[in-house]
Amino acid sequence: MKDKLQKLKSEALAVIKAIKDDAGLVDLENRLLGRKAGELTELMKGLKDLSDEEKRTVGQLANEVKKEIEEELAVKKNELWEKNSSGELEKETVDISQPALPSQECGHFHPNSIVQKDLEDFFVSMGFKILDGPELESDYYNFAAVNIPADHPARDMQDTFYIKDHSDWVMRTHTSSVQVRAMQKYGAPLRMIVPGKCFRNESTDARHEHTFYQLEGVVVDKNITLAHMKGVLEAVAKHLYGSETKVRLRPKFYPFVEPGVNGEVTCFLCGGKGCRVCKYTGWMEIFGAGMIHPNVLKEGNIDSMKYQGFAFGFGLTRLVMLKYNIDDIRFLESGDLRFIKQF
Ligand code: FA5
Repeated sequence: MKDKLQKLKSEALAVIKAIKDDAGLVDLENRLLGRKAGELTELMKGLKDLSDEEKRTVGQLANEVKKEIEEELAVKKNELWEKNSSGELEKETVDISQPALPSQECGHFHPNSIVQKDLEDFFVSMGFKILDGPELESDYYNFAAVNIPADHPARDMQDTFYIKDHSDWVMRTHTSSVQVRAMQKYGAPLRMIVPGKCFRNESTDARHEHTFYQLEGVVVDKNITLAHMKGVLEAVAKHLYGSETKVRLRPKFYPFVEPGVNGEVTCFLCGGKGCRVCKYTGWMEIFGAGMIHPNVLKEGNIDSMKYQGFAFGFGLTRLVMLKYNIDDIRFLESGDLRFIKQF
């Protein structure tokens, strides 16, 4: 038995030395010292058949062999760990002489969003709340509630996308669709704006898109006059385009206001001389506005004998064109990255 132990030891030590990887080491450890069928474990089971004297000497030898094998296994384990970890470090080496990697492209706000956020801040500073409304809208809120009954010729002013087989639903043609929704929900007094997308079935040109943004505003309170309206609209124009900006109000019919006006500012492109963008007038129309019609207040459950108000609707996309000197509105929704990356 002593010879078998010596043989096992010398073979084991030789194999341990030759091992190259962790997996081989674990296998060998199990093969030699495994509790169930390890070679040394099996040999040691034979101790029980020996005399007491032999048990003592052979048992001692067996323990020494086991200890030596365990020590060699530990040395090898350490050796392999050092080899592996230095390999990892080598792989991680940084070559500081390499040129920098190209930086990741980072997204940014669309010019529409930049102007919208700027105006939201401006209106919030004047005590307005910011509201939202559905783009797919009922005929009632888009037209009837704002004093445009069915078959009224005023509907022709806004070429409308109707929904197939659902003629009482439309893609909203203006953000005025949120006026009565807001009145019904919040009552008077009320100061709110609604920035959002609108849709019109019209042939596009340098100033007209089928999908564009408006920014609606409503103020309802006691003793509100046209002077308040003019003050707010001029403040917006000057905030956007500087204190020298001129605003021109001219009478215009909108069924939901009385009186109604359209508002123009000096054309950015020609400075007022006349060009293709301003249709050679020198002015660019950027909003419609007026004193809210009593019928609209009534739809919003507001007593028009106690409260008055004004409403306005900016063409937000046109404000963007003016701010950034964009001479064709169609660039804005084109998805052309060469254009968008300039902002
Ligand atoms: C309206 O839409 C009214 N709802 C505005 C309003 C609100 C009037 C409250 C009174 C009280 P209008 O159709 O004029 O009005 O459009 C308002 C602005 O939206 C225009 O001045 C213009 O700047 C912009 N706009 C209208 N149609 C288009 C279009 N197809 N493309 C880009 N901008 C447009």
